[in-house]
Amino acid sequence: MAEEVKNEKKKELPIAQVTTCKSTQQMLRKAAEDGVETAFHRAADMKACPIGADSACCKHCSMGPCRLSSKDAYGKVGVCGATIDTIASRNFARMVASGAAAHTDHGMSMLDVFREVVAGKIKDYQIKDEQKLLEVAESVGIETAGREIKEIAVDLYEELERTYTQVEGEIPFVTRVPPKTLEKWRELGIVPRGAMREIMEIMHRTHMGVDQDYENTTKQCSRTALSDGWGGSMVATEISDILFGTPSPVLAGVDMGCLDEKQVNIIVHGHEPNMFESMIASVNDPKLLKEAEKAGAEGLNLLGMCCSGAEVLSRHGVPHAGNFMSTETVLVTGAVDAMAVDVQCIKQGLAPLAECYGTKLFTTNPRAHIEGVDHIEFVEHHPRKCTDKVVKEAIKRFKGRKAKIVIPQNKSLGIHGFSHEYINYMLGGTFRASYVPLNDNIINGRIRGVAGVVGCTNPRVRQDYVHVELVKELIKNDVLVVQTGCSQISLAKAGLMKPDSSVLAGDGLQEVCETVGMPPVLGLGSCVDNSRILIACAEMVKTGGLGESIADLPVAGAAPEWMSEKAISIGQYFVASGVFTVFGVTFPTIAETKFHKLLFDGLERQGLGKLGFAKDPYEMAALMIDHIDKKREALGIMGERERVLMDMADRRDLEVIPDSF
Ligand code: SF4
Ligand code: MSK
Repeated sequence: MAEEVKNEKKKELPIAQVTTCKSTQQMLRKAAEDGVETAFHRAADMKACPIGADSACCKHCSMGPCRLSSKDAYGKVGVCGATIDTIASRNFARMVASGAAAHTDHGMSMLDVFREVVAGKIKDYQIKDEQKLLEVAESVGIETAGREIKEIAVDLYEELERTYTQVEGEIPFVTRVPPKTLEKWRELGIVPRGAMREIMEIMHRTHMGVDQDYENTTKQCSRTALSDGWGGSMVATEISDILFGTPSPVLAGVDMGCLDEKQVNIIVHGHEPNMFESMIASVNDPKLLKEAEKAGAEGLNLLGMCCSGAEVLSRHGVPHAGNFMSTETVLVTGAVDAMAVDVQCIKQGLAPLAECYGTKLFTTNPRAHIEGVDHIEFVEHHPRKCTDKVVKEAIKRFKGRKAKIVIPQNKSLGIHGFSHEYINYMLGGTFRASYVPLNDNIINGRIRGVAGVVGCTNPRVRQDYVHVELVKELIKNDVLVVQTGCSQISLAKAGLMKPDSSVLAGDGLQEVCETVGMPPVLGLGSCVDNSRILIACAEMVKTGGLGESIADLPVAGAAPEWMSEKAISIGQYFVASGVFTVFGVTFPTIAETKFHKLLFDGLERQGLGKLGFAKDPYEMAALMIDHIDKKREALGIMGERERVLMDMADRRDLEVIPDSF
């Protein structure tokens, strides 16, 4: 055990209170025995700064940093005179900019690969889903009839490049936005031009002494966030589908029990699917398999973690070892021979743990090195150079394993891979694929509404608990749940991705799930795949009967255990698209301020969605269900069933929902 990673002064961690994940609990007990620390320990040791948590401080110039008091929000201003609303909205804007930049840069990398594949300069990847290529091209107005695939692909590249580089006009995917929603955006001046322009403008506006009107800053937050959701993220999803295949339901295992002591275990952790796809090819290479056998292994066992893991879980059924708060504890198993990371949500704390357990940790993306960690650059023009090398290093580590291996025996099999195309097909059948059955079941009340439950896990709240309890409460109340990212993994571990989990749903939703043969919780993939939820919302509006804009739909969203700036960008693009979106953990505003009231109320009055906040999963579910019922009422589809305002105790006691609304 490396001496430097020992933490003698660490307080004992109340393990059952920090995570409900059995595997993570077991590994935290082992971590205590081994004397190593994780983000759970660091969170317990580090009190979050209350002024920062309220977003009441500014360090945008050297006259400060200025700290405003959260108790007396309007009693104080910064040295330049900036009010709490200016400071908090500027801080929020920079979170949106950073989150949107992460997603759009990811999307741009995908587009780079697509361009090089189409030009024949990258040979290791091909256009795998031509049907999807045609659909995406048609959706942005490209002529496809009688044309060669390559010609269409060139046009599509050029069209989608505008998502990033365009300086005037509207991004290409506005063609998918319901007309009434788009009309509202135009009226408010929030239609994105190009992501680079919007992110640049937000950074300019939030410089000292520029935009000092929180309402004006918030408009640019919406515009930038929309360039992520309907721009960069949507490009990332669509191009990944074109290159690697559109997901359809696949049975796959999730949790640390997917590790296998007898095999060489390789984990890919990050966000971009390019390296992961090449790793799939590497672990299936007969030469490398032979090398593994020679080293005494029964095979090469590839697993994912976090979002790229959720993406290949959905697309190919590659097993998934756990979500964000398990990326360190999985190393404590001692069973991980190599972990290759790319971008986003990679904790620096992985480095000392990998050293301690002898796991080979590699960074692979030029944007994301970690001090002291070996870097094997991944270059899409010859991807196997990187991924073969990682596999060989993993085999070496397998051969020389020294760490004691303990693998938690928890593994949950479930169905993943519900793209919006598949939802269409699943509900409508091959010859009449459509959203009509979904809308009909919402109108007749079997399905009360749809909720997107997404986002990270966070050591400031009990891992997985809020995700799982919230989703159980929603399905019990006949709300169909769609999921992405680390949240999807929380529910998969809890067994909610199995079709028989429909027994936990209310009678109406259960009936629909049993008829169609689907679980009440549908996993759609990674964080950028939240764009699939936007498209599903647009399809619901287009199909008819549920209003004219996304803001009319009986839908809601939640990021119950969020931690990253990307979650803020996602939240803001859902709100700007018309969706009520609830955050848990904490929210970076002070409740009495004008800026807070704008986000949590004013935006809805403008015809968009709004934000909500609740830490408790039952309270969060109540907020979402009440909102769904409010929309049902406005649509005139509450039926015989009156809107029931229940308190928490009622909700907990509620076991059966009548099947006719
Ligand atoms: Fe303080 Fe204003 Fe400078 Fe911010 S911009 S640090 S509020 S003086
Ligand atoms: S990986 S952004 S912790 S969902 Fe997308 Fe998970 Fe959140 Fe990272």
